[in-house]
Amino acid sequence: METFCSKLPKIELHAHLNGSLSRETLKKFGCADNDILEYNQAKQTTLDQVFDIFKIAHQATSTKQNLYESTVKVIEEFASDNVIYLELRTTPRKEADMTEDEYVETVIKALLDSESSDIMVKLILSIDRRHTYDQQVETLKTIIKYKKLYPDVVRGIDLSGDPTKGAFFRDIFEKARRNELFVAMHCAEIKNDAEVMEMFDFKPDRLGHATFIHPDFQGSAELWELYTKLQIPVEFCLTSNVVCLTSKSYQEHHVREWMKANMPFCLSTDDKGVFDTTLSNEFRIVQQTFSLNKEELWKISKNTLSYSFATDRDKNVLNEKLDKWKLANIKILKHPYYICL
Ligand code: 6MZ
Repeated sequence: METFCSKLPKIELHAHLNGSLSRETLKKFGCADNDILEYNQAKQTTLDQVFDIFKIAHQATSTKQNLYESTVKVIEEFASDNVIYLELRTTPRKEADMTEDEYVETVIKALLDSESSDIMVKLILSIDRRHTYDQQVETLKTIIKYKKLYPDVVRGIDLSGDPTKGAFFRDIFEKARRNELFVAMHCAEIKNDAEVMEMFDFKPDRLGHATFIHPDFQGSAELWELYTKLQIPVEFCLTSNVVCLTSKSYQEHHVREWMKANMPFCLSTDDKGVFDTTLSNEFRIVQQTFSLNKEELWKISKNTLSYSFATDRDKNVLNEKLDKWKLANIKILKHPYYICL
């Protein structure tokens, strides 16, 4: 099954660029060994602590050249994990050597230079919820500017950052939507029923984490009922939640409620560098924890594609790839028994 999860063509929809840098990339850009150890947490941390860790990556990507090379490297690493479609997300920021515009241009250039027949890459630009309203408005202007310049590359907007701080400003995301950006939103990464209600009312295209929604997971019957009506696809990041202690264990991860109720979800890495994981690893964990078969794992990939922000044309190309792969790799002998090679 490990080999199957690794070979399976996968779709990654929730990956933060500066949380996805590998140890090798950090070392190359002069990070101290201690910092690399701290960044590359295979051990336990907490959600509070994790947000300081990104500063290490931000130092490494503070010049245009390093940012470019880091982005290319992250894409290469996803491609070698058999990710065939990647929506990479990052927060535009300025540095001594770089304006916010140059930051976005550098990432876009790296994306365009990295696309190959193996991997298709799109960009989601993030708004950091810790920023003030005015700062968020400024970032939105940058995001809309690049959406207009590169409509096929910049596909969506995301709200992320430390969930214990800052706020969700609905009008910012309404404006983003009017400008043809799809909206992904970190939601219920900590318990915050009032904010979840506001987000549900806005109805983002996808939710990240959705940890505290189901009543068995400190949510409420009301929230869950509303969610089951909305059925917004959720990007689950199991290792991230277990490492940050917002989920007790893989067995007790809320993904199980989505499986039971047949609600839409996908699997993602969140920050593959920080959490020392890969998308294949996330599939393997879910397979082992919930005893999924090959067909079910493939179906997760297939469903994930339909939740992506890709154009219909791109979805058709990728659907064909997934179907061909299934025909060649999952043999169906006689319904309803499957023999998987
Ligand atoms: C919320 C997260 C996150 O944007 O500089 N980020 N936001 N929850 C999480 N769960 C652990 N993991 C990462 O990548 C790093 C930034 O992504 C967001 C944070 O804002 C972090 O600073 P970029 O490429």
